[in-house]
Amino acid sequence: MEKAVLVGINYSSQTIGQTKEFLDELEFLVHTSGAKTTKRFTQSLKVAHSTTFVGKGKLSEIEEFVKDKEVDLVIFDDDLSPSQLRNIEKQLCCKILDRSNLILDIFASRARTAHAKTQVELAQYQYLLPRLTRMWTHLERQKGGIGMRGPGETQIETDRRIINQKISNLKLKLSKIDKQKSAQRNNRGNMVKVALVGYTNVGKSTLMNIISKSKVFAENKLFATLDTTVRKVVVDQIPFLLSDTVGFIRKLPHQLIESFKSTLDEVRDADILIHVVDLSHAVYQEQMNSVNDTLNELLNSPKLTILCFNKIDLIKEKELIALKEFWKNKDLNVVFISAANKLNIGNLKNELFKQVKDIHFTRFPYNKTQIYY
Ligand SMILES: Nc1nc2c(ncn2[C@@H]2O[C@H](COP(=O)(O)OP(=O)(O)OP(=O)(O)O)[C@@H](O)[C@H]2O)c(=O)[nH]1
Ligand SMILES: [Mg+2]
Repeated sequence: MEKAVLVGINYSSQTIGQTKEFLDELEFLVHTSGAKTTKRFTQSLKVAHSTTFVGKGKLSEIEEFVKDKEVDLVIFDDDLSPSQLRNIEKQLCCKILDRSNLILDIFASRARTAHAKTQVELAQYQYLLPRLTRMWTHLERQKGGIGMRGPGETQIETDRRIINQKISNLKLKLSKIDKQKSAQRNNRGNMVKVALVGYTNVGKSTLMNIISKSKVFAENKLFATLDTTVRKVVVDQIPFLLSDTVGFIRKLPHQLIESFKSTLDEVRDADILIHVVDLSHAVYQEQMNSVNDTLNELLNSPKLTILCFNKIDLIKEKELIALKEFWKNKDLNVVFISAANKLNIGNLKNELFKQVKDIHFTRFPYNKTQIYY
């Protein structure tokens, strides 16, 4: 197992508690990707250092630890610029990753279908392209600086051309898959569509399995789901489609949102969203906010949403009562459930089926008379 060290900045705009939560999440990402976190380094700064992300003294401290403890990986909680990456790599002499890098890596290891694989590969190349300068430093270091400038640059140009070519091939491949997918979606006709959305690891797939009685993969790791699963559910003779989608995360790499756009079409096409939230999580409100931000980026207008607070089995009764009070005053469709322990699933189903019926009967008024006569 590779040994990793985490580095985060305690920005003046955030509390120490928040910094800790961010690094907890980064550690969970590291765990998901199969490495072990051995230490965290944090520094209080207004903004990141433009050349080395953290200050020079802190970087030396990290360097000492890395050498002493034979650390394989140093992971930064924010994205590094190409020049920061180059400077840090030069000093630490080990693998340097940033948050996007790590997320892309996890996505790559989780992708199963051709669709997901193509989308991740595209995102990876797009991430790599502006960072190609990094390869030049490798070359420089290996072969010595003077006289290598010409061939080095040619090498970058060649690499850049190859990668650009790969990107356009992948886009072409993706657009073919997208066409098939959109044909599939059109074939589904006018059925009411419901999509489960939410932060990663909140219990979307677990809930999908309960409502649709299917067997979608769910586990206590981040991004268990990459491919959208769609199931037909029938309630009181009314059919609707339920889809389980990829989880969101704070600072989801821009390239991933771009290339996962078609997977996220299920969300865009949905009539109703079930926004699943892990209510037991210390920063659940921040998770909700980052989901809402991503949804705003994705959708032109807000959708009918059921706010589904999950994992209530992990919350003390008194605290739960207070949370219910707090959310019930907000004029939203809220339900409090535990998917894993099947608590209050009836409430969610009632709320959902009521909304599904409403939409169904506006779309098929004829069926209503049929059913009621
Ligand atoms: N205690 C508790 N755990 C739950 C509950 N619902 C789901 N879990 C657990 O939470 C973990 C994540 O569940 P998933 O259903 O995979 O979550 P997801 O939202 O689909 O996650 P991604 O696909 O990774 O985005 C699993 O270990 C579930 O068993 C719940 O109500 N209570
Ligand atoms: Mg899932």
